[in-house]
Amino acid sequence: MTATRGPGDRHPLDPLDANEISRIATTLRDLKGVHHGWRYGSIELIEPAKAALATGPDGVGRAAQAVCWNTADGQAYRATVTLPEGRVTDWQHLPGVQPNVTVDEWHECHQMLLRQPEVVAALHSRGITDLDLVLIDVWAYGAALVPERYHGLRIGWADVWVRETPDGNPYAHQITGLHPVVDLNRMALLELEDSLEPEGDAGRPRVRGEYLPGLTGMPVRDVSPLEVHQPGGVSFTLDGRLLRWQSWELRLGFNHREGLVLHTVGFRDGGRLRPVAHRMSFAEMVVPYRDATPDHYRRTAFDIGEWGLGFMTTSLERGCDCLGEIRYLDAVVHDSRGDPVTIRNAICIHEEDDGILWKHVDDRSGAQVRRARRLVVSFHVTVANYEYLVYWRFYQDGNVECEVRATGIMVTSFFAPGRQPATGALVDERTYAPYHQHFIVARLDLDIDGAPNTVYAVDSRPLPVTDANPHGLALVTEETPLRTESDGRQDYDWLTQRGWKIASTRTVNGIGGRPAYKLVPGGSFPPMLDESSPAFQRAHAIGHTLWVTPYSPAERWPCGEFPNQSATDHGLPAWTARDRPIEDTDVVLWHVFGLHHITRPEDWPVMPADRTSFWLKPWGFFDRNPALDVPPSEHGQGQ
Ligand SMILES: [Cu+2]
Repeated sequence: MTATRGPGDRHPLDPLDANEISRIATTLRDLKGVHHGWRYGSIELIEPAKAALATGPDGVGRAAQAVCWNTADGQAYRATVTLPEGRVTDWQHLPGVQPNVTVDEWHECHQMLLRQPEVVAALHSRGITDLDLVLIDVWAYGAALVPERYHGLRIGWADVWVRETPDGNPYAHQITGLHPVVDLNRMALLELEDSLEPEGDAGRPRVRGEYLPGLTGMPVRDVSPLEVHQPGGVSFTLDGRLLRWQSWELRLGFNHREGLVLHTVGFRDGGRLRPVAHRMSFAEMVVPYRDATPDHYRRTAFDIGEWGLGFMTTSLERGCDCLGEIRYLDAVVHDSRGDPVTIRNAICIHEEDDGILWKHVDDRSGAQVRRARRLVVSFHVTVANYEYLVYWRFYQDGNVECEVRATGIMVTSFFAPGRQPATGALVDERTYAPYHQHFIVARLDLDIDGAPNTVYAVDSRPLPVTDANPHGLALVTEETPLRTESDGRQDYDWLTQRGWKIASTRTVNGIGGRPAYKLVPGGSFPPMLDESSPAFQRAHAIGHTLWVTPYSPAERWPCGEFPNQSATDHGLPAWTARDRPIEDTDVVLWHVFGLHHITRPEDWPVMPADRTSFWLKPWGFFDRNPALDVPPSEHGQGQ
């Protein structure tokens, strides 16, 4: 490890620290009256523009943006505050906007509802008298589903869950049919939807929904310890938030909404740091539940735009979440009052063995084997019942892999005997888990060898049988440059094994080609949503595997800046309607990938992590295998 940098050495891309967040809240309290009765949805660094960074970190001003609202009248505002002096340079009213839902509202809603006689009576009527066992989980609405009488309110709807024991799994027992509808600004119950009908007279089923070792009723299996040691220490350095490993170099950012952000990713090649990406992050996640029943028809989560991955990032534990020699970075977010909240060990950095990098056995020279290792930067998010584990992996051969694992507890509900809905899988006694989809939109501001790039769709095509191709074997690739944003709307094509090539337009590799990277999709599936459905109207972004736009720092949120109670998608479909040129320019790729979750009994009561990923692979970026120089392992090492 290199020496720690002092506070004066802060880089312009470093996230806001606790002092800065406090400074912003104090400033807005003093100058704009943001105090009791207001909430903050977000406070984040305004990242310096690309051009400003290009001239070096010195002299780049620091500023933050905050979105807050007055719960008394529901009016929201966006403020710009300069740091460190605390001047409000912009104060913009946002009429009709409902900012993201806050963790504080989630907790306060639970507590408020358990004080409502109507809720208590509904629980009593079901034989539930110990309110300590009850969990109320509020969800956000899409505008089209908000009842007319509640238009204009900051509204939520909730599931009610009950634990069997104080440590039991609350998400094992939904109170099917019971859904409070709430005004989050007045923090008041508007109505209680209560229908005993789905359960019928049979009552709640007896499920096996526990996962804690003491509660499953099964012995723990016997396994011997598996430990990872690096006696010589790690081979990466962390200088402030600048991470260097092998040939890779990148900077680690973090914010309330995207969670981990990777900045200025480059590969050192022959003494030259060659840019690969200016910025990579997850910009939205859309999870529609594909079930029309009263328990689920409102359940379309925008986990990034409505809630924020950063806010829901959890602390990691050495030996459990990450194995080996680990370095952690803390993250600082804030609560709805504007007070800083530190998440300890939020980002994990470590190396992993990754099997064989390359190998050949020759009769004369024998076996040549190189073991691969990879650098992993990860963070974990808990969104109420569900977990998302995000891993960015950097490889010695220039590959970058982005993997997401989904685990945690599926949403389930009960049904009356003989009434199982067709829109989910049976996972326990009279209990089903609705089918749903997890769409993630990765925002990839790639700069392959610099900003001007052109993206090509690359399709493999077999040639017809002709005299020149008598056996029908010939296969060619077709590269189609994407010239405008309408070309940039791309779908995965199984028949042509489509991938996308992002090529430099200004540099040439050693064998005469354009240095490029390839986006290799691994988790693509169609939305399977009717155009008219409210969920699709709010998320046109999920309608394609890839969108390409010209770089614009203001274009960050593919389903719009404020998806909470949104009716339409103000992001990608609106921006790309202009059909701007995207050829030989600074492009941003928006890759939609995820999990088409057809639920199954093995996902219950806690889901073994499912995984999805995409890759960025060099394609003529290097002139030959860039990992020829990896040394052989010593015999016996690691055994
Ligand atoms: Cu799922």
